Amino acid sequence: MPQLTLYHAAPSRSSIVHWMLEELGEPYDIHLVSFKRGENRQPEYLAINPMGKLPALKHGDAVITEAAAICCYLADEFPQARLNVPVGDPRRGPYLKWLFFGPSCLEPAVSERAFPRKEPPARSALGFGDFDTVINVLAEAAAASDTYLMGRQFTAADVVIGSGLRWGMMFKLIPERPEFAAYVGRLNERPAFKRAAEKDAKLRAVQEKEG
Ligand SMILES: N[C@@H](CCC(=O)N[C@@H](CS)C(=O)NCC(=O)O)C(=O)O
Repeated sequence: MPQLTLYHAAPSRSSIVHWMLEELGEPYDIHLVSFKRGENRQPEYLAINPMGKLPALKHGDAVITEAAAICCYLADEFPQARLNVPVGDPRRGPYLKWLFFGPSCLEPAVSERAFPRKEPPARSALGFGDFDTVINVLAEAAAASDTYLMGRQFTAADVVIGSGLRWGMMFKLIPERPEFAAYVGRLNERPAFKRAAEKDAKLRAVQEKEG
């Protein structure tokens, strides 16, 4: 079985993949990368991810970057964990929609809120449209969700969208609507999320001590 290695800094977007790995239940290693020491900008790491960003995942000889792509890859690569919606299932389309909605709509909308532009471009020019529409679409999905985005089945899409909502509410960039609080509350109760969060708290302490 090829080895899974997560290039990680705690806390960062690689925590999304850390949670996904805990959900997967396959053995994995963590390779800590220090932002403070600029390790993400060193040639050794740039050979893995030329963007100099975390997360990155190695699976045998394969290297995957971009948090949502990694979650999608893991869910498809280990279907026995039932974290994907397989090709041929009519729910695959909505599942992929939510996986892509994370990095293409939710994240840019929240970034725009955190770092507003002096002159906002036309809604039609932005892939995500506008912040309020993104939030309303998500609130509707969260309210309609029968436990998770894909119904009773928890999937990689919940890891991606749930992580974005949790982070956005934590930093007061996303309104704490009851639909979001209830949905993220359910995700926070998952044992795999709790394990990842506990491990991250310890890794954070290690990284802060080491610099
Ligand atoms: N589009 C990337 C973004 C990754 C990203 O921005 N990671 C941040 C940490 S949260 C990072 O590595 N920052 C270090 C830097 O840019 O120097 C993804 O979704 O994986």
